[in-house]
Amino acid sequence: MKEFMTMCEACNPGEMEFLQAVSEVVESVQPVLDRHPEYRKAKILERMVEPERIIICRVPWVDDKGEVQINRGYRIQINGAIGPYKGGFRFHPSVNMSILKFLAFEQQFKNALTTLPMGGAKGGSNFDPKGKSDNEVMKFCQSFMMEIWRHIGPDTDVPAGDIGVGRREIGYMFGMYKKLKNEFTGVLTGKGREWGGSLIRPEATGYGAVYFASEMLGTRNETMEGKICLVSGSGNVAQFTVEKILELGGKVVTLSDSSGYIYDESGITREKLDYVMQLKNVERGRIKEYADKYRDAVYTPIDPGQDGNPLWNHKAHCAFPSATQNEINGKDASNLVKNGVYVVSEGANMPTTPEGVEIFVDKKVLYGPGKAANAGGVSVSGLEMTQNSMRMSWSREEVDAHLQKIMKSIHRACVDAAMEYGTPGNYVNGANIAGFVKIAEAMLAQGIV
Ligand code: NDP
Ligand code: 2IT
Repeated sequence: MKEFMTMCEACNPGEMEFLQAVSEVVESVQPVLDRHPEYRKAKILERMVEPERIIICRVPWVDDKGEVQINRGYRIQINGAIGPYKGGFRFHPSVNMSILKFLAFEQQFKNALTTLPMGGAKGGSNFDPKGKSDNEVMKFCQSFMMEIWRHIGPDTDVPAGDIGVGRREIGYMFGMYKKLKNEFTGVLTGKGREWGGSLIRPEATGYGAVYFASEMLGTRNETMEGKICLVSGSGNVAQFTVEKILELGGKVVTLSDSSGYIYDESGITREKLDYVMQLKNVERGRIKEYADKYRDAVYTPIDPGQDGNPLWNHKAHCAFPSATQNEINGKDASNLVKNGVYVVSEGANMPTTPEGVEIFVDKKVLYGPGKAANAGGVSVSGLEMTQNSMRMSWSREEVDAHLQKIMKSIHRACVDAAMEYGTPGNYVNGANIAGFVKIAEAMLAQGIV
């Protein structure tokens, strides 16, 4: 493992997030490689850390003041062994090669777990949609798609949303793809329901993370009923995580954005959640305003440089990190355990640092890593692709039933793989191994490509 990581560090210098994601998987799959020398011989792992293709492009656009702006766009097609490349676009000023490579790397295993035929990809740009007008967002999306359209397609690569990319951005990109290609196809998922989108896709990641938590709780004959939950973020994933927790009888006491967090001891009700949705999705405001409206709630600003996040230092049973990578460090993980949290279901991708993960695993927390717990989003994206291919659309109930079945099956695959390889109850190993084996078998069958 040491040798492998040294090689990886030399090939990907300074790519901290990517190396972090790789190192966790490499550790988990050692026993698989020991049992399957054919994977070693075919250099499966070495191939998995080398994207099949990376596209980097200039994205020029003109802002509302008439000034020329230039961003950098990316698409990383990491592994196409089990289906067309699939994964979201992230628009955020922090986007760089390391972040997108870690996300693409995780995505290939996540997609393998969904039971659906999807390869792994990720993309995006350092474009910051915050404070931009709709017109500026449209100009950027159109310029990005003017390059990316030639690299994607319904049977080639199907992008979707992630941080900073929702229905609005998908719409502008879809419009430009359709114009350039002169084809109406399911080339992107997360579309509006009037133009080929699947019902439940907006809800799917958050709902899925809560279904996954319910499955983990089920192993101890417990349910979400009455559970006090900490949720971070206040975007797409966080909002629908709260919605499902409320439906299942739990209570949510926190939400956040990159400026700070609110603690509402009396609980975020349906009415308060509707306010958050309006605030975040329509007015594009800050979570601080929640505490201005609901005076019992306490707002605490968060300094990005500070050690640890006080959001994770409240009494609760469950935590749903739903903002971004490395938002729970070792100190936060210790605080969570100290405060009684014994279920962590990751809506975000890699929100826990390796030190944090070690604490959760050590303390026998029911810890669902992102690539399993947040796979509901890409799963319903897969179902959107199916509906587009059939030129049909399914009802809410049908899609939700599929989603629940898929989350159960992912949970089962994690439990079984962890058991088979001698670490029962370890969902990190379970998810990494189950995802890895599926892709490895496909790669082995398809030869050295
Ligand atoms: P949104 O853009 O809808 O919301 C992101 C939320 O996280 C916002 O509240 C944002 O605050 C906060 N956030 C983003 N970056 C940071 C940061 N650096 N520090 C602190 N807070 C931050 O994104 P999503 O809800 O779609 O994505 C959230 C997470 O879920 C990401 O990790 C994403 O990769 C993951 N995910 C998303 C899926 C999807 O279907 N959308 C599927 C699977 C995983 P602010 O507004 O201040 O930036
Ligand atoms: O991280 C993820 O799984 C996503 N952002 C969703 C990807 C998708 O193709 O729906």
